[in-house]
Order: sequence, then C-alpha cells, then structure tokens
Amino acid sequence: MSRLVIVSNRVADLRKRTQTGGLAVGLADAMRCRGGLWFGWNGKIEASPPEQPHIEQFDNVQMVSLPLTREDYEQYYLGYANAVLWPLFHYRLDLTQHDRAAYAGYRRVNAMFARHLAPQLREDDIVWIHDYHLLTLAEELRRVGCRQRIGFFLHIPFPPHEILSATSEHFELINALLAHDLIGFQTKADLENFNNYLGHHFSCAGDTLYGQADAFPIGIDVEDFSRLSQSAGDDILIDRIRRGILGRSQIVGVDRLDYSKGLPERMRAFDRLLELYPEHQRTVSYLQIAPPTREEVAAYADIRVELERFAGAINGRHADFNWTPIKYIHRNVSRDKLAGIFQTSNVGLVTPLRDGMNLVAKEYVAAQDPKNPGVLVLSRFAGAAEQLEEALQVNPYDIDSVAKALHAALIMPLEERQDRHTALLARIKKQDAKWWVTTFVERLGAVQVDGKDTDCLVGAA
Ligand code: GDG
Repeated sequence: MSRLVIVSNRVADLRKRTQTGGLAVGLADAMRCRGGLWFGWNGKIEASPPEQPHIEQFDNVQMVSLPLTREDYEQYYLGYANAVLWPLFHYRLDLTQHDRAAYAGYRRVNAMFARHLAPQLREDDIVWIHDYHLLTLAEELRRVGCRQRIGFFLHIPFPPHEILSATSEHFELINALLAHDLIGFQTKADLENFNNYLGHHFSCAGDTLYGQADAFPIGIDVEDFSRLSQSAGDDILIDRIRRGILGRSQIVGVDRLDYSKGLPERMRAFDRLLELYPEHQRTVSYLQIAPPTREEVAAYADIRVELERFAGAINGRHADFNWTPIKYIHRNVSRDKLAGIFQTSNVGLVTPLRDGMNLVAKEYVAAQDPKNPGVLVLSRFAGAAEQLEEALQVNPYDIDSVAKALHAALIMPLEERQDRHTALLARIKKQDAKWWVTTFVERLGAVQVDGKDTDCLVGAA
C-alpha cells in the first residue's frame, strides 16, 4: 500500500483531542486510522525562515512541520488566506481585503512548503493537499520535479464563477489547482460551480477537462462520537446541565466564532421564537458555544462585538430571576463535554449562512439517544444539507422561518423525532470519516497519471 502524505496549513497535535475546526478534526481522524506523513505549519512564528522541517513520530504518523516568519503569517495566513480567500469562497465579497503583497506572500509560502516537502517524498507516495491555504502548492511541487499522484480537497464552498472572478488572481489560482490529479469538493453544488468556472474561463467544460473532480462529502467517526456522548453522562458538568434544564428545553449551537456561521441571525431567530411563541418563555434556553478564531483579522473582532451586544440585549429583554434565555460561551470546551451537551440538548441549531459541510450537524446527530433523540435544525446553505434531508431545513436569512422551525422542533412528537433521527443516523454512518478517506484515496490511487489529457487546459482569464 502506498504511503499517504497529507498536507494542510496547520498540523494538529495528535496527542490532544481538543482540535477546534472541522479540518483538524477530520484529518486527525483520517491520520489515526490510516497512518502516514502529515506536513504543515506547526503554529509557531519565528524570526527567520526554517532551514529544515521539524520531524516527530506519533504511533503510525510522522509529523513534519515548519514555523512561519511574522511576514509570512501576516501575508499568507491572515492577509490572503483569511482576508481574501475565506470571505470570497463564502460569498462575502463585502469582506474581502484585496492586497497584492498578501498574494505574493501566499505564493511564497506555497513555494516554500513545496521546497521542504519534496525531499520528504517517496516515489510511490500518494499526496493529499487540503484546503484554500494551499491552492497553488501542487503547481510548485510539479515545478520542483514531483511526479507523485497529488490530490486536493476543498473544505469550504466553491463559489459561482461570477464571485470568484472578483479577485484578480482567480485565473492563476484555478490554473494552479489543475496541477492535481484529483480535486475533491464537499458537495455536488460546489462541483457544479467548479465545472461552470472551467466552462467560462477555459476552452472546455470541467467534466470533459479530465473528469477528475468530484464530490466527496466529509464524514465523522460516528461510533467514536456517539461513545463520547454516552460516557459524558458521568461527567459532573453534564449532570449539572441535565438537572439545570430538567423540565426545560435546551437549544444548542457550537461554532467557531466566524461570520460565515450566521450567529447574530441565530440569536435574532431565538429572540423571535420567544416573541412569536410566548409559551417558550422561561421554558427554553439557548446555549451557544463559540470559541475564538482568527482574532487578528478585523472582521472577526467585529462579529465578536456584535454577538456580545446581541446576547446582552436579548437577555436584558427576556431574562427572569431564575431563567437566562441565552448562555453564550466564548471559549473552547473539551470534545467529550461537547458530546454530552449535544446529547442533553433538545434541538441542535446549525444555521450557517454558507458552509462547506458543517461537522457539528453530524456530531449532533451522532450524539443523540435513539430512544429519545433531539431535532436538528439545519441551514440549507450548509453543505451537509445535501445529505441530511430529514433535518428541519431552513433559510438562515429568514428569521421568522427559523423561529417557526425552532418551535416545530421543540414540540415535535417522539415518533417523528425517532423517524428523522434513524434516517439521519443511517446517512452519517454510510458516509463516515473512514468512507471519506478511503473513497478519496482509492480514487486518487487509481488515476492514470500518464494518460491525463491536458490538451484543453489552455484558458483565457
Ligand atoms: C471547515 C469548513 C467543514 C467547535 N467548537 C469547539 C469544537 N468545535 C469543533 C466541532 C467540529 C469542528 O470544531 C467544527 O467543524 P465545522 O465543520 O462545523 O466547521 P469549520 O471549522 O468551519 O470547518 C466546514 C470542515 O472544515 C471539514 O471539512 O465541514 O464547512 O468550514 O468538529 O465540534 N471542539 C471543541 N471545543 C469547542 O469549543 N473541542
């Protein structure tokens, strides 16, 4: 079996199980189950560029990591990946901060990754690059002579070509992406956007390009998460939550504090629920866990202030001596506690404005007690909506309709909850973390590298 080499912006610490962020959670599961080499940034910032990467072995995984310089961090990570590509790919043209120096930094770090990764590679390795930070890495690897099979997976949405072309570098980026042998997206809708882009900007349509792009919806380790949620039952905190909400219902949301997650809209929908259905006053509370991320990017500081204002205003309006409508926790909670909290909550509220997949939706389903499951209220703009048809799907921009769905979830009869949960559980088990890794890696392994038709890769921006 060929060795699997995973490359992502950041390598996770496999000793801990506290990864926040879907990519780290998904890849840590994948690496644990298959073994191989994991290459990326170690999260450190140092004064000068690294001469050699740092190499460490954890069980069956070799971690090869590098620090970044302050300039690299500011231009590649903050400036381009997170202030241009992230908002752009989430349809937020209003938040993109175009900057040529940041783009130069992005290209420089991708090239630097390639220079340090190439000597680590064996001839028959399978290389799997992840996400929007590393769109141009495969092109750089090819430039320094790597002939291995190289695949790419985009964890975030692929936007329509009209949006993508709002950045001056779109053609260079997508052209570089085509250096891969296989390109994976979360959903069929993303794949369609990609093919449309190629149809508009290249001389032939994507599906005839080389037929090597497809949708591979990322999954979770369902059994592991469900086990976590059961063992959390003994936890004192979970027990307190349980007793605290006895006779009351709890709605839960868990998201990195990111503007793509629709958190202010969610708080407004909860506020509207209390207005439209006063019977939920004093009987329902909403727990939102939103650990900080990317705080050095201005848009993230803004959303934090906005949310605190919202939570305060809504609580001020409705709270009573023994009832706090919104509990807002702005820090990281351990994964086992999260699993227990999901299980004790009657409704999982997952309403991003745009999301590649959204693993929280799947984790919420995995954590439910099949005998008395809670209800998932899911944005139709999360990639997960393509699979999770039995969730109550909502338009997160339409505050009234989200409030109505919350009400429907809170009063849903047991039998309907069980039917929906059984169907959802079957879906997340069918395409779980193992399925995702195996399917992608097998497809990549089967690619006929030499026979690739590159005749029509000639495009015009
Ligand atoms: C990207 C894409 C795609 C969250 N808060 C805490 C915590 N988490 C964990 C969750 C979940 C993960 O982080 C978040 O994953 P998501 O998928 O919901 O979202 P992103 O971070 O935006 O991930 C996304 C994903 O990549 C995978 O491809 O699904 O669309 O945007 O596992 O449980 N974990 C802990 N404490 C927290 O406070 N321990």
